[in-house]
Amino acid sequence: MIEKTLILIKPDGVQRGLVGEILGRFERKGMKIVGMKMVHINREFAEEHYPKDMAKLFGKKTLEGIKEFGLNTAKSEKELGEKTWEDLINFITESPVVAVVLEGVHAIKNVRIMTGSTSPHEASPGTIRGDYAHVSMIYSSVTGTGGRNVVHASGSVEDAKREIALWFKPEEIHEYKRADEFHTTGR
Ligand code: IDP
Ligand code: MG
Repeated sequence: MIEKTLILIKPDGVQRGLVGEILGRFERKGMKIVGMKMVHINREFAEEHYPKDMAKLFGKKTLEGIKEFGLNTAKSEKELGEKTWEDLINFITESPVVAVVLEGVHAIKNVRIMTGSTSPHEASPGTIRGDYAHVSMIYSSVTGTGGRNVVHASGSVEDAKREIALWFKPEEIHEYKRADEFHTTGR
């Protein structure tokens, strides 16, 4: 049940000086930092982290959002999805991100809950996206501003494995004991 998960403090979080604040939340939860680096990724790397097939989902969501808000578009679902994905790639490569591997019991679920819903406008207060951002993803799509939601967190066991292997070499992942580990895990 002890898992590792990847988080990224995205360019908006780094540029807003939120790195310490965000890492502090995870540290206080008892999540152990076992890998950490600052990287300014290029487009090629970004396309591995956010594969182009995400565009399909973005297209569907964006078209639904456009209808919901009574807006018009001449673009097809496919074009909308590809544009939103392009905006995401531009956003994630605009400046450095901080990549962190966290370890803990059910770390993937714990960290996702702390991160909050994808769209900050519906993320609960107390979550990172709920406390530090307010835009919606449909706003991001329509304005072409990239999904600025402060953090990334692996969504599943498979994603976490793939993403950690993409961002970190095995020797960049560390093993050590935290002083409070007995109290946070009973071991
Ligand atoms: P997640 O980060 O909560 O797992 P995903 O659906 O995996 O959400 O999307 C990855 C990232 O793409 C989001 O964190 C956000 O930055 C961006 N994104 C997701 N949906 C949209 C959208 O509808 N419009 C613009 N950007 C989006
Ligand atoms: Mg995701």
